[in-house]
Amino acid sequence: MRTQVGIVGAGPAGLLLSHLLDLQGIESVVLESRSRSYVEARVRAGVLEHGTVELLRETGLGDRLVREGLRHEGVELRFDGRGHRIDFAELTGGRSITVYGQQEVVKDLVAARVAAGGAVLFEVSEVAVHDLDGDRPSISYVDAAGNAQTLECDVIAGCDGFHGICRPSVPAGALSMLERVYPFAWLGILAETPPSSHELIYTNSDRGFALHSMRSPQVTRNYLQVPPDTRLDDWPDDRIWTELQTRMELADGGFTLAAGPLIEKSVTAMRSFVVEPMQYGRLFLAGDSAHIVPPTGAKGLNLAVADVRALSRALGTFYSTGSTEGLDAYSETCLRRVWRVQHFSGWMTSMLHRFPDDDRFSGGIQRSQLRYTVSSRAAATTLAENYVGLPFD
Ligand code: RFL
Ligand code: PHB
Repeated sequence: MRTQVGIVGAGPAGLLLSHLLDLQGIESVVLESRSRSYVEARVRAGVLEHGTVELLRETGLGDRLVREGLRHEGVELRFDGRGHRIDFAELTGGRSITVYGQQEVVKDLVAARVAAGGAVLFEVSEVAVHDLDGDRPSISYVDAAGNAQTLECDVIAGCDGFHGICRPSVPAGALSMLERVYPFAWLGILAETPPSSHELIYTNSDRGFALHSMRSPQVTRNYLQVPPDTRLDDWPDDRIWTELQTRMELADGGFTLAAGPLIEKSVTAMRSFVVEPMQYGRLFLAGDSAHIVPPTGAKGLNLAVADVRALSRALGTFYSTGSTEGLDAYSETCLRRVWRVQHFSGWMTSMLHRFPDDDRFSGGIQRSQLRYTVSSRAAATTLAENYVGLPFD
């Protein structure tokens, strides 16, 4: 089999890349190890930047997003028992974010690819990439029926997430891996109960970070900072609700978190990770295969979107003019945004979490940073403009 762009991974990065290429008349095949129902049900991110929403709408993926997505013009930072609103619309000239589950984005993307007759092959196995440094790379795999196959292509997009095979296939020494691991994790829950606030609440408390988020007017999403070795068995539902309520308590007693039946519960490790450069020969890494940010800035999915936007444009130039200029600059273009987002996500993380080795000095700096962020228009604008997303390159 032969195609123009071979894409490994049907997460948001791989599926959106395939869609953006199709709009330019470029062929691709997406290879995914999981089933369609599995990728459509995987609960992850929930916050879409202003520019992500615009891109999805402009490329015909906005119908359900506009109908069901929840547009938010601010968030609350809560500390010392008080809440402070950061007004995005006012600070960024009317920009906003939209709360719409990642699995909904994935469902919309799969539906669009299927409707356009796109090739998305689920449940493939033994995926391996070959001849990355020539101009005829290929991907070998075993299809869902158990037959060994080879896909020849011009370019391979490694959109297979942090644990994928593309990044490790690059010869040792060609890429640098830069990493920071945090001494805590997030316990996340999805619950069948209406949100207790109509905007997200990021809370710094003496007992650790807590986040109140949502998916719809009927479903809430909450997170708790927990030790990295946390076992879900130690967290029965009652303990989770009590801990969330305690951390998010207001000094005047004016906040009650509505509890309800849990639909999902998981623990996620937190890390910052960047690979440099994001390309090797004819292999281009995009999304979580190239970088991970701690979720406190709500950026992972949005960064994946920015990468594939850049890659689809570079490939558009390559196929229409033969010039590799855009492709050659791919990594540099993406890494500028990646490092900005690494800074923002690391800053939000350090401002809002309790560090185990916390001393009174760093605690004093953290409080000062919080107070400054909610009282200085300049500092609040820094948070707001990064949170709604800086313009694409
Ligand atoms: P994905 O989504 O991991 O998709 C990779 C796909 O590749 C497949 N795959 C393979 N396929 C074939 N062969 C192989 N050998 C393969 N190995 C892997 C996988 O099955 C999968 O389908 O990566 P992608 O597309 O780069 O997308 C990145 C996002 O998923 C990720 O950055 C976000 O979920 C991060 N994130 C958040 N991002 C935001 O923008 N806003 C948020 O509010 C936000 N909250 C979060 C998050 C991530 C979280 N977790 C669970 C990590 C909250 C959490 C709790
Ligand atoms: C979510 O709703 O899942 C969510 C929201 C904000 C974050 C991370 C996750 O920073």
